[in-house]
Amino acid sequence: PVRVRMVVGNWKMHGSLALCREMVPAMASIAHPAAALVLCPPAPYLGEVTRLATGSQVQCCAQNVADAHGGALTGEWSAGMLADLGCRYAIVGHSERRRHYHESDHLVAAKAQACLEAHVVPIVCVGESWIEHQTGQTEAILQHQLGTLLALSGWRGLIIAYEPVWAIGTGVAARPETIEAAHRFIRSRFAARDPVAGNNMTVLYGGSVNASNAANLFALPDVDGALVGSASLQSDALMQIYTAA
Ligand code: G2H
Repeated sequence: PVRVRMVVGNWKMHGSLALCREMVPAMASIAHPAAALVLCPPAPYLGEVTRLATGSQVQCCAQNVADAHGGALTGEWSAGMLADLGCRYAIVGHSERRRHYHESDHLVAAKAQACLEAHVVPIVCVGESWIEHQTGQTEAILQHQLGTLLALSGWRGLIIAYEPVWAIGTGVAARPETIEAAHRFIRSRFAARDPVAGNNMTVLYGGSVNASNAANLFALPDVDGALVGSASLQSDALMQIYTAA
């Protein structure tokens, strides 16, 4: 893998066709090859965003994907379908999926594996809860979550997003030293298996990234970019974050 600068806008279950038609051309006008600019609209808009982004530097990403390649699985979609559409990325294991839809580490790893097999890049979210953070269990939780991912033969093809659950949607990002320590730990787990690949892994931070804190986060040596939630719904905020990358 090659370490890449990256800003990923996760709309969650927000947005509209009108927002796709406003946001994609606005982002296409500033996107450049030195940093990836990736939009994750809700699934019904993936086709529209992919179509609007064609020929630009903007990339499309799903917020979720199935662990299977096909079958009688009403309501699911496969990584192969994303690839067919020209959608290159999928978020896997966001804490909201883990919490509200009971996704286990095992299921998250299976989804990541399905992506790798279909040549879709999985952006796998890991991170500890507030109580785990407060009780000093961050590294143990990360170690466990990463262990399931390291069991995948294609782990070198993953992008990791460190999202401390307690910093998501709160308006208060984790402190830079906390983020850098977690990112360094995450990278070290991969580097212990393969130093070159570990050093080249792309590791993003997510959790209340906004136009004011982005530049400080991107200055951290082990932070390659951001997974942005609420601020990604406003084109001016997302433009400022991307420019800071
Ligand atoms: C974390 C993040 C995007 P927000 O979930 O994945 O959301 O930036 O709103 O905290």
